[in-house]
Amino acid sequence: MMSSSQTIYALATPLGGAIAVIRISGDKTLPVLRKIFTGKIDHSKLYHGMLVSGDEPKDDIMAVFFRSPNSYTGEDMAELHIHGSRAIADEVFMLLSENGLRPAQAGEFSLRAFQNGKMNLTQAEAVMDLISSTAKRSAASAMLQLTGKLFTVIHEIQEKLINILAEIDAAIDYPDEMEDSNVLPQVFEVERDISDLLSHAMQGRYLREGFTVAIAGKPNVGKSSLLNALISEDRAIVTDIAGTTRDIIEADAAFSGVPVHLCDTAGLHEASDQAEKIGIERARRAVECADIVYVVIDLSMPFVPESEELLSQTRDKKRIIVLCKSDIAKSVPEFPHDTVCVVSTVTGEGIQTLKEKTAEMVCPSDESGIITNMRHISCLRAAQKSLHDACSAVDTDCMAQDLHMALSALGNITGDSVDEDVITRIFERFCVGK
Ligand SMILES: Nc1nc2c(ncn2[C@@H]2O[C@H](COP(=O)(O)OP(=O)(O)OP(=O)(O)O)[C@@H](O)[C@H]2O)c(=O)[nH]1
Ligand SMILES: [Mg+2]
Repeated sequence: MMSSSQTIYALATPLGGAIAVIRISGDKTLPVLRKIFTGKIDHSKLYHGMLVSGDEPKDDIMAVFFRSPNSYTGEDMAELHIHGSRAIADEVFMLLSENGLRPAQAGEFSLRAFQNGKMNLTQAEAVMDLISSTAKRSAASAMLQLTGKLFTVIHEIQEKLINILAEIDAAIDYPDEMEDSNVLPQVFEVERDISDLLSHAMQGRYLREGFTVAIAGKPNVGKSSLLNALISEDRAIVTDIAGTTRDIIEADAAFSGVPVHLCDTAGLHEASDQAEKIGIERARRAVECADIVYVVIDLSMPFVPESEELLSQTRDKKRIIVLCKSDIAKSVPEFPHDTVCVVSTVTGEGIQTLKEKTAEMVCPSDESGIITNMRHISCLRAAQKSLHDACSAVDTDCMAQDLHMALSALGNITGDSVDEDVITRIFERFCVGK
């Protein structure tokens, strides 16, 4: 575990902009700030002044001081807003090191915040997710976690478990009073709570890491045109010759704020040449691995058996039937059991709706997918398993043991009972400056 006795500093913003911010945290913040900054120093106020080394001015800066415990880390902290060049930043780093400060390790600011009770573990991890989340909805989910909603939900479950354990304890001490114990239904209830949380978890993961869409269909139906329309860019080659796309063409986008990874594939049919055969094999694999499949059907052509085959292959997957080329449609077949979208890449009809329906399919618009973090998911699974064991325990002692295990698995999410090395591992994943 990193020591919090030293005063640390780190660049908190990328270099290259007009201004860069350097963060400082620890006991020496105030004396060092007094020594190197000529401006006024007052809690939580930003002042203009010179950064000096002895008498020598180094940069014209703004600085703000935060008095402990009212700071991000809970320690005395300062932020120096310096000019954003590498050379100036290096000079400031040197100056800070000469004054006995040391560079922060990755995540060290947030680790100190955690150690000083400024945030719980789920909030710390949300900070990290927020730094790394790209699309808007993911950021919203990370924010939700940051405000402690996950913490509250887990806490409620922990409370229930503690109550059950107390009841079991009482039963052991006063067996006579516990004849009609209703412990088991309570354990079932907690198990259900956790299952509910887990069922939202995948949704949370989609929000954070995005999901994959495979665009599949027979040759020349307009798959590559669809990819291009969805990303508003001429990414894939489009021709009127069947068999244009051979390899998988990939592109990233965001639909309703959810990150999406799109894969355009080779048209599925009985291929004769070798390259096409390989392309079709890859297309089949892409369809298998995708979270969602677009089954693309050409409305200007009669319905054909190849499409029938793809439809039966994707029966058990999340899929959207995309009826293409609506501008020259002959007739529109019906798919009563599927999500259907009628589009034209020529007129743009249906493209926006397709994006919305796709996002809705993985992340229904309420923000209930609050678990976005793989570590949380594995802790919940461990708790679920222990609860499952508790339900079939041979006696109350064994049940209590299983319940304790469930409790400690949940504690690993909120930080109530986390092992040192788990904490260190979490904070090491942060970037320096956080
Ligand atoms: N009228 C009309 N033509 C379209 C539409 N979408 C695609 N096309 C035309 O259909 C032909 C095939 O389009 P592609 O996007 O290359 O089709 P594909 O499914 O990727 O074809 P392969 O890569 O060969 O499997 C091209 O001539 C496109 O211009 C549409 O919405 N309306
Ligand atoms: Mg193509």
